[in-house]
Amino acid sequence: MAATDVEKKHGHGGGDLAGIRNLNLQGHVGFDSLPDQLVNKSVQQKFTFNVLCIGETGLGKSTMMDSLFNTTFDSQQNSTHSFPNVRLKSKTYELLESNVDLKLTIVETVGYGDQINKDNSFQAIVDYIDTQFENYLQEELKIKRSLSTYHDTRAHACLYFICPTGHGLKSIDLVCMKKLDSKINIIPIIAKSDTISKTELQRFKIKIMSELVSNGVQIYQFPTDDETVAETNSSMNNHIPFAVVGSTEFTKINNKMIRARQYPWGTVQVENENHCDFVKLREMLIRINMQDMMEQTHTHHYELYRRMRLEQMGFSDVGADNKPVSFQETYEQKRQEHVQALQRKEEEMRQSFVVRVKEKEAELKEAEKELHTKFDSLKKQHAEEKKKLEEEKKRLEEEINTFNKRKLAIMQAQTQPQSHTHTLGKSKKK
Ligand SMILES: Nc1nc2c(ncn2[C@@H]2O[C@H](COP(=O)(O)OP(=O)(O)O)[C@@H](O)[C@H]2O)c(=O)[nH]1
Ligand SMILES: [Mg+2]
Repeated sequence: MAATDVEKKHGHGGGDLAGIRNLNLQGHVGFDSLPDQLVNKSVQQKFTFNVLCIGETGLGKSTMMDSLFNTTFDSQQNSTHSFPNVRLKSKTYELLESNVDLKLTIVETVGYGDQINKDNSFQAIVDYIDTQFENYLQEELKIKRSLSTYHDTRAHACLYFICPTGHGLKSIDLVCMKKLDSKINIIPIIAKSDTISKTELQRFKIKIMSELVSNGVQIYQFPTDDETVAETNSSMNNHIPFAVVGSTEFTKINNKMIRARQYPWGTVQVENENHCDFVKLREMLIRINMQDMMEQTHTHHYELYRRMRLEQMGFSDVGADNKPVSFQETYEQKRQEHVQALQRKEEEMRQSFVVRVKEKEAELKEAEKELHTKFDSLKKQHAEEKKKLEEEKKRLEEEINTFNKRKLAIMQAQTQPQSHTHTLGKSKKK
């Protein structure tokens, strides 16, 4: 708070604004309580932290969450290995420590690594992360935003559980982490590290790190810019990936109940730094860097997503001529483009309509012509038939006439030669 007379220049956006003078206060004013005000406000507002646990079924994800938050989340049902695809299971809990309220969401993969074809195992996870970003973006874009009461579900940290094979990473691990590294803070951890020997573990860690580097996978680096934690964080960065052990069982050691796993040959104490890196993970994830991970999520990962989406929608900070464009200008331009496209479409439709009408007209004319010719030929046929019939009629009438004539002749013949017959008869009688 020591003020000096030195004038500092604070350029805004590179502009040459007037210098800002540092002045001495002549007594206590009180704005030194600002950090306290901030703390009070944050405490009242509650904290939200969302963890995404990725790892094969049975690697100890649920057990690890219980161990980390020293509680029993209701996730004890044993998952099977027979799911046809990867899903995500999300649960939200409210935890209270001292007077700090933490709304914790734990998301676990279900069925990860259980399919024969693991090519798209990452897709469900990518979709989940994007959906949370999208939900937040939609809230931000609303006219009536309620971000202060909005349940932020954006995943802040990803614990990636590596199988303790001692052989390096599996391809599913590399592919998945590569897909996620621009979307989330990845903390790789070696699961069930009690199953791997001390010398093997060192080699395993080196192998994993070199594979991550050679594949260009960006994992979360504990920040070293805050001097109060710089030293711890930079030394912890060298311990990644943490080799952890989790347990839901407790053993009494030195009159204290401690989380441990018991084996015929001895006991693994979860919180013993000689036994595993569990404490290091808890320190880094919860006690030291939780806030930084929330910040990274908002200012880095979400920002990337937001930029990508807005650009997809056609918004841009600069136009084609590299000059700044405002939201409104982009909107107007988009609207114009839209209207033009609509007009073009309308014109096209009209043209095609006209063409169709013309085609139909021609078709109809053709049909009419056909009908006419058909009608003509029918008429001709009909006339011919009529003529034929008339001729026939005439012939028949003539026939009837001749017949009648003959009939008459016969009848006359029958009446006339009666005398003749008489004579004949007479002569016969003779
Ligand atoms: N050896 C060993 N076993 C563990 C460890 N953590 C969990 N387990 C056991 O692994 C099994 C599966 O654990 P669970 O947490 O349900 O795995 P999830 O499917 O990944 O959630 C349980 O029997 C646990 O007791 C560990 O650190 N070491
Ligand atoms: Mg589980």
